[in-house]
Amino acid sequence: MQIDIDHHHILHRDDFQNRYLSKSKPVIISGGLNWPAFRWTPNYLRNKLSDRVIGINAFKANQQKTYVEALMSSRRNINLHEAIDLICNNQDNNVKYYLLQQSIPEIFPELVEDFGEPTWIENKKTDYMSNIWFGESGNVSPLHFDAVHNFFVQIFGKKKVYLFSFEDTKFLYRHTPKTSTVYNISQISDLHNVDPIKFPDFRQAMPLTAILSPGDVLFIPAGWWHHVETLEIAISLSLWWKAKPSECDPSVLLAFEAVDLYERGCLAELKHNILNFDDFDDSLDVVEEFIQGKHYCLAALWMGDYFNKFLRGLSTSSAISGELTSLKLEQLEFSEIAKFLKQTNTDLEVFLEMFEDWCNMLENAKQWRNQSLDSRSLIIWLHYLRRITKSNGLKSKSMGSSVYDF
Ligand SMILES: O=C(O)CCC(=O)C(=O)O
Repeated sequence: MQIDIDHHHILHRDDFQNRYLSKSKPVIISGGLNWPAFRWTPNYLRNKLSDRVIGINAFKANQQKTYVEALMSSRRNINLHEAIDLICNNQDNNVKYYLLQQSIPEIFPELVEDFGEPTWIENKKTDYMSNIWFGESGNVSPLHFDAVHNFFVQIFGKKKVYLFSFEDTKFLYRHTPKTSTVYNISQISDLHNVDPIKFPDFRQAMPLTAILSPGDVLFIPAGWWHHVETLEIAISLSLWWKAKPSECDPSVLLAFEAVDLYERGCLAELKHNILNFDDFDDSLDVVEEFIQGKHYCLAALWMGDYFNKFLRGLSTSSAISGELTSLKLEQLEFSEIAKFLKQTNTDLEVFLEMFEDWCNMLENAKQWRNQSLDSRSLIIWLHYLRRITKSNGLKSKSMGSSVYDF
């Protein structure tokens, strides 16, 4: 079943904010922007920017490569007028030309003055990242999500979009570090031909769809999966901007950033930007998100950090303040924790119950399904945590030091 995306001709800013932005819900608005950008056509671009050197992608039909591999290997630099000829006059059905995600300020600075800030956002200081997408019919941007909001402005020609909410992630078979270097992309490469054996849960996902025509502005909230098909020669402008934590599932932002920092080996930033992010340090969603992405060591790291904070929080509000602050997680023994909790009058049962959820979550993660955890015994959880961390290589050379060395 497919559901239409909400569509308004006019939408007041308050309505946009209350009904869509704050609820993380997509919407199409087809009136309200009166930008010179709507005069962009292939000919207009050819006349204005003919000799500009750009990177064009030539996607081959039926290639075995993943999207990311195809993206990297099929790009070449040519002049814009040559690119426009390829896009507009291509007779070869086995190749599709696409000038995609080209930064307007960097590649076409002359076009920046043709658009402004969308009127539905109050903050005049919003930093938009603007990109142009220009390609022929048959191009497909496969299912992926971004950790930023997007005003996707259709300028010329038509596109069909399929959107899935972030809650549908569990049905969309996201790539894992083992299958791709890019983890915000689905393993489902053809939405119209999904293998029911390989991807049995996909049928539970609920897409919202729409055909975008010139003048339509589609708001894609951060974390929403999107698959975009070019139906005829088309030009679009995407305006990405940073979502506020209150405007999307916090795990979209945090997990995205954490994985990026982790993969780049930036332990200090990970600790500073992510683990110290107090708004969400109690968010189980983040742990769930890491587990879903098979980032077990990040899940463990997150839980370990929360656990430390929890204990330290208790210690600062108690008579034995400071006693625990120098302790590292790996040095804690259950007897010490129990002693400490007793001193702070913490109900041991309540404390253990809180950790039960986390243990269950890890236990449910496929890789650990056969392991049994005694949720009443915190020390087992600690050992378990340590084992996961070690077996997932958090002590690898890229991280430099132990996960517990904070
Ligand atoms: O238009 C397209 O092909 C894809 C656009 C997209 O993925 C985006 O703006 O984030």
